[in-house]
Amino acid sequence: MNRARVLSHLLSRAPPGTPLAAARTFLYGGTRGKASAPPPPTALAAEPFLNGSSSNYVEEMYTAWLQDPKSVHQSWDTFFRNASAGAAPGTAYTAPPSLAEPTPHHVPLSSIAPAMSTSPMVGDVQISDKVIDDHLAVQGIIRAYQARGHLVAALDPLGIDREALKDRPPTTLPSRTVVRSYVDAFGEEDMERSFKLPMSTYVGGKERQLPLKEIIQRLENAYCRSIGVEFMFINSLEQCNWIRQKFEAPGVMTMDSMEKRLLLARLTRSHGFEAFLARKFSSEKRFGLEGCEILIPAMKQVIDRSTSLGVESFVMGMPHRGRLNVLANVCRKPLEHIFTQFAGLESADEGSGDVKYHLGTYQERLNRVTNKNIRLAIVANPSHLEACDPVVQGKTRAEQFYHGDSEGKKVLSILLHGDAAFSGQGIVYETFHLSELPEYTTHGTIHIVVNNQIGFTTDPRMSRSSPYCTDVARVVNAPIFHVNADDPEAVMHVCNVAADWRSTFHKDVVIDLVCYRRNGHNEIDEPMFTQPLMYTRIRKLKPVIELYGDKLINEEVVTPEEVKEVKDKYEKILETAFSVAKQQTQVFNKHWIDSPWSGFFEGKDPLKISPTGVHEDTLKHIGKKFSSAPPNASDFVIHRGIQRILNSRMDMVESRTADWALGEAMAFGSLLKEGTHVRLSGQDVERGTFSHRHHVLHHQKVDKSQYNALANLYRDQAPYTVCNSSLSEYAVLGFELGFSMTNPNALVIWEAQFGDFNNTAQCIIDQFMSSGQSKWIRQSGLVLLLPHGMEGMGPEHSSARLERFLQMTSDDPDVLPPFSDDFAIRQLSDINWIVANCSTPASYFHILRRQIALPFRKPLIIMTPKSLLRLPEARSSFDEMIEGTEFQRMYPEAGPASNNPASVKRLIFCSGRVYYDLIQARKEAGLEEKIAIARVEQIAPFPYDLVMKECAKYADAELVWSQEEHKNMGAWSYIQPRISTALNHERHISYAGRPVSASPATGNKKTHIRESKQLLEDSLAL
Ligand SMILES: Cc1ncc(C[n+]2csc(CCOP(=O)(O)OP(=O)(O)O)c2C)c(N)n1
Ligand SMILES: [Mg+2]
Repeated sequence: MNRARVLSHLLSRAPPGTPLAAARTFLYGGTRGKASAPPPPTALAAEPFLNGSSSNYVEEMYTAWLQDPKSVHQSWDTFFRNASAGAAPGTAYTAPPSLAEPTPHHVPLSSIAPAMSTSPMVGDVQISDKVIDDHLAVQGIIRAYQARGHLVAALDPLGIDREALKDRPPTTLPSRTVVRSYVDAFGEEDMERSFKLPMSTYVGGKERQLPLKEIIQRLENAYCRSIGVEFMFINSLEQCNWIRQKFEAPGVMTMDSMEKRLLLARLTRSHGFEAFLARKFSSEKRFGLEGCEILIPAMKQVIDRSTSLGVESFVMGMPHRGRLNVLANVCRKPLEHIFTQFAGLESADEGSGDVKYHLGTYQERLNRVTNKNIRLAIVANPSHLEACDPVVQGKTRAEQFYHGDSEGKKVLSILLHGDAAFSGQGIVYETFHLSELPEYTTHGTIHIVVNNQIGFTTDPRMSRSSPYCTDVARVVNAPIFHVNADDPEAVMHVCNVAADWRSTFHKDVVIDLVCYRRNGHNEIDEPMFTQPLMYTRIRKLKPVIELYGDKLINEEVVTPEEVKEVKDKYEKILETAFSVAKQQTQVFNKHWIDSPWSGFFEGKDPLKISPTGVHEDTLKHIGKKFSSAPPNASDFVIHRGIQRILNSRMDMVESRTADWALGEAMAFGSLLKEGTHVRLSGQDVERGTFSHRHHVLHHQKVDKSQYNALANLYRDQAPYTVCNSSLSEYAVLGFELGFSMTNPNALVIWEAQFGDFNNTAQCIIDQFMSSGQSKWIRQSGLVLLLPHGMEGMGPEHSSARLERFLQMTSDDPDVLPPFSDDFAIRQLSDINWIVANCSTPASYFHILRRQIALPFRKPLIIMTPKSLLRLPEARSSFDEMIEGTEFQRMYPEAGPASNNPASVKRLIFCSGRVYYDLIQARKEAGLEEKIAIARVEQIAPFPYDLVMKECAKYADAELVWSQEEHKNMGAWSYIQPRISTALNHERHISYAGRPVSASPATGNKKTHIRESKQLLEDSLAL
């Protein structure tokens, strides 16, 4: 394809002053342009579309044609073909049979210019350059409205935001902001001229042509009134056309009087609820919805419409603003439960509780509009704005997964946002990037932004650099519907379109409710301190309930009496609930659980752990399958290196031993056999960061041909999900937490690439994992695998920050729990999470299985190894995993020292990898009789009973805690007071390890080696 030739053909024909002419000057210099003779007038007339304002369009066409000749109309195809074949100027054009596929809007060009000769006629209209140019300009105008109409739409109830609106001409001419230079083609005198409508618009309805005035008017109505649609960046033509139709087709926004009355009733409730709370609890923070009361009818409309399209369950996440109103009027949580939260009552059940505007809920109810039963959950969330986004997505995904809803037809997530948080919080972006990933998609989320044009005291111009607070959604090609929240009917329309979009395309969509905040950030805040002009204006605004009530009264849809009646009726409901709430003497945290696990706890002994050992046949079966090529091995080309790994795995199985990867596979496989879904998610987890896992084998010759042995162990096994995630910690960990909330009978695991990366997910760890059960009595058995260990890899890849997890555990270092037969499980039941540093595959195997064997769920944080993955000494025999075996919270000394404890001079406690260095050094120093070494596998809750027993055994030994982490890191500060408590402060334990440091590890290999040597010497120096 000779682009240069065709362009030169086009360029040589471009009149001065056009973009093409500018391109000509750029490409060939000014003299060439000047020197070339002007084309003969007849030739110009034959290719009139190369003139003036159409040149941009021609360039666009040409570029599209280069990419795909079929993407342009046949006439352009012919022209570009001829031009590129060297046709003389004026001869490349051939009149097309028609300019478009016949559609209801189609007017064949032949009806305007049957033969496109030098003086074509349509009826009595002569087809001139101008006619063609004007049509192209109209087409440009239409496209400009679709792409840029939102810039002048009347979106802001306050009218303070839109500089662009000032550009609106006092005539019927369109705004220059929207149509830019296309407007130059026309004056007022052109308004009555009729133009053919192109395929790319639906404003004509059944009309194929319309007067310019009417075209502009309809486009203004579609794109520049209360709704601003941003969608032209979407790469799918089908999706763009779908949206055009939804907003352009005449009559799309029409509502019948029943719908209007319902809308008014819902607005009445939304408004009435806030007004009631303001009256009854005037000095209480509630983050009221005043200024965006339309949110309630909007959510209900989304829910009604989606329910009618088949959705049965809604999982929602939202911030503080309007949360109580949503609980009351969308979820229909009993009002008395909400009101009692204001009373400052003691809680009657477990949990430390949370403020009322963070609590979650779960309701099942009848959707009256569709007469279908639906489930509604609002996920509890911390103050941290947007943190619940990925949690909602994970919970939604899990619901879809366990309901077999593979296309997301039955379960829908709705996320609400504030304008400042939506643009400011990076987690929003991270969450959007999960939206289309195969193992993370929820098949489209409906986002609703309460865009009150302020964040606490900060104006948008100070809080974001993007034009809209919603621009982040463009990255996933989500359409964005901005709408003036004071136009309730427009809001209902975008809600319907959003629900339809999600149901049709299963992609995210954003509704931007442009509104205002009538009060301060909360009810006891003074907004005039910082936004005096905005609030002067707000004070003059009528609430939307009044605006809409008046509108419907004027339209005679309702009478003033009816409006009052609806209001009074709701008022009465509120008063009744208020009196019920007043009688209450306590609150129940359990009323606010967002993910009830019905049936899980019933009939269970709350202090009984099921066995975690497994029959040897099971271990062998899993081991063999895991070590084998796919059943169709002859067709499936495996990498030679992988084959070697499989062979060595098989050797281990034959010799009844397991390394780390095999131990893990046996834990997963045995759970899968028992019907427990296992999901392992994180960056590069399929192979494993350290190339030890290889759960997904890749055909070396066929793209996307894969084999997953653990998913193919048994015919009736549970599903196994292993998925490489996006390069995010915050969103992915949040997602997995949400996933783990849905079904307690699933082992959900997130693995960090290196342990230290968990700190970019800190909010999920602090706000949800460590404190979630206490705040929201919500349990989660989520497992974190955090590669950890000082192996000379520098400051960033050595520490998973074990100390932080230990610092956040909820057990008291000064209190020795009472001993009993069920000491260990009581400890587990009482603590907020479990922290372990396993040193053997068997230990890892049992602790993973124990997550499911427990009669409750606790998060489990495991420091996982790196070099131990391949260390021959760090293998376990099947004897440690078979029936009758269980998780060892501590491995006591089992070597020569244990046979003669009286002669032992030192008892070292340690945890994790350093154990292997210590036993090697002890051996080399010939101290195996003198020094005992015990390994703490479960650090928290602390195995007091076992530690005490070991200390008692070596009654005269000096006690040392040895760790490879620096002194202000690792487990030392957790261990020290607990050992002291265990020994009634009668024996002392000293520290052997690296000194304190600001950095987690040295970046210098030599220093690392020196430090490691020193810590071993210190540990063993008698
Ligand atoms: C991550 C995070 N940072 C800061 C805050 C403190 N904060 C609470 S509300 C708020 C303003 C939120 O503005 P916006 O998102 O527009 O919601 P609005 O309150 O206007 O509804 C801020 C900064 C927070 N809750 N979370
Ligand atoms: Mg705001």
